[in-house]
Parts: sequence; C-alpha cells; structure tokens
Amino acid sequence: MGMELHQYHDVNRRGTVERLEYTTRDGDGKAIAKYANVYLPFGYEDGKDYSVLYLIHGGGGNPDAWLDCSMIKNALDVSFATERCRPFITVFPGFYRHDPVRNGRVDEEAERGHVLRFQEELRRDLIPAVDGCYATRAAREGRGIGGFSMGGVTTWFAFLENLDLFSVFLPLSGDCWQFGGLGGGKETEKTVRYLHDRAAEQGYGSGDFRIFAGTGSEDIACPNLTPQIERMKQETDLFQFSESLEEGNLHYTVMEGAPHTYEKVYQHVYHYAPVLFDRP
Ligand code: FER
Repeated sequence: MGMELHQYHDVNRRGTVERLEYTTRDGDGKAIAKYANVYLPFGYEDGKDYSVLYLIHGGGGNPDAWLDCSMIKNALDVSFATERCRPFITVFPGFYRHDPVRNGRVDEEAERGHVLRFQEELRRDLIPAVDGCYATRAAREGRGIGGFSMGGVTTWFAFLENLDLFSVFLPLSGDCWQFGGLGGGKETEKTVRYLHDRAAEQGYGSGDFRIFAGTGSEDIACPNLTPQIERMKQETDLFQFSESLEEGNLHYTVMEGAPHTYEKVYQHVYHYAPVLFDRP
C-alpha cells in the first residue's frame, strides 16, 4: 500500500506541549507522581470536544521519547495546518512507574508486566486526569491508543483490557504479548484466538473498533507482527482487513527499508492521521 510520507515543513500554526502531572499508585497503594506530555493542537479551545490519541514509547523509554526522537510534532502540526484531518490532542505518557533499569538483554517478562500494569493506570488515573484537564470527547469513539515497540505491545494489551475505553488502535512495530514475549510470532494461533474471543465475548463487533498497524520491512518486530496480522485477517467476522483506509477495520502498512526506530515509525501516525477519528 502506498504510504504518504511526511517531510518537515515550516508551519506557523504550531501546537504546544504541556506537562500534565498526575498521581498513580504502586502495588502497595503508595502514591507515585508521574507526568505525561500533552500536545495541544494550534487553536486549541476549551469548550470544544477533541479526540485524544495516547501514544506510547518503547522499551526503556519515557514520555519524551516520541517527541525527542521523531518529527511527530511537526507531522501533527502539518496535518492540522493543511487540514488533512481535524485537530486532535496527543498524550505521550510513560508506562513505567519507576525509572526502568535495562542493562543488556531485555527482560521480556518484566517489560510485559510494566505494560500490563499500565492498563489499570490508564483507566484509573491517566484518562480521568486528561479528560478532567482538557476539552475532550471523553468517550471511546474519540479515544485512540498507539505505540512503538513495547508501546505497540501496550496497544494490544489495551485492546484486550481496555476495549471499553478505546476504539482506535495503532500498534506500531510491536506484537501481542498475551502469551509471552514475541507471542504474536511464537504463539500466533493462540494469540489471535484470544484477541478475537476477548473482544467477541464482551459483545464488540467489527464496527466497534479500528486497528491501524504498521512496521518496517527491516524492523526487528516485523517477523513477530506480520504473522499475527496475517492470521487475524482470517477472522473475518471481527477483523476485516482492507488495503483501503476507507473500508474495513484492520489495516497494515509495512514501510519498505525501515528499521526499528522512532524516526521511521512516526510516519505511520502521519499516514493514518486523516482516518483515525474522522471516519471517511
Ligand atoms: C517485538 C515487540 C517488541 C519485538 C521487540 C519488542 C523483536 C521490544 C523490544 C525492546 O523492548 O527492546 O515484536 O521484536
């Protein structure tokens, strides 16, 4: 599928990034102070009802990672200034409760635990803080979640655990780790069955959510995400794959030559931005 690529453009109508401070709790109920970066589009006004995209960093990252490592801010500024889509808010949280310790090899089980626990934080602490502070639609129809790498893993867990809160999903260069690390590739059958059954048993149908997945042909996550998406395509009662962004609820874009980096992966957010919240 052809991908419309973002290039840096000077824009006068630039959004602003604010720091939202909020409190979450650890396993013992002890309060933990955290922050998320909140991108407010140019012309943001109280009293409107903005959709919100939650965009999650990768393993070892933090709420600044997307903004520091990619041109996501300019990509959003350009998209809104040129009216590719209606302006939406983008929230960049951190999924760790404490600064991550990652020396050498990735501890897949530890990482899995962090992104799984973050689902509860989203529901209990972060989403209420965002909806309480900003002019949002405050409804699943106007709420999306996406992320890079472990942030993509986070996105699949949001599909499983928080489907009542989100209707739009952008898993980028990350597969579903319900059945352990790299499970979308290693345990494809079980993973897809679970994704299907979890949504179906809660009563959700194909019209109730949309998945915009993406990665690069040289991305280390491509061999794990691709088999999962390919298998999902067969579950046509729930997942309706389409090359066209105007149809279906499952989309997949593999960017030719792109490795596992924010610098490349943000292009998927730009590519999908026109259809995320403005249904064609
Ligand atoms: C993948 C999903 C996530 C993957 C790697 C990650 C190798 C995360 C890696 C990290 O946190 O360093 O499919 O494939």
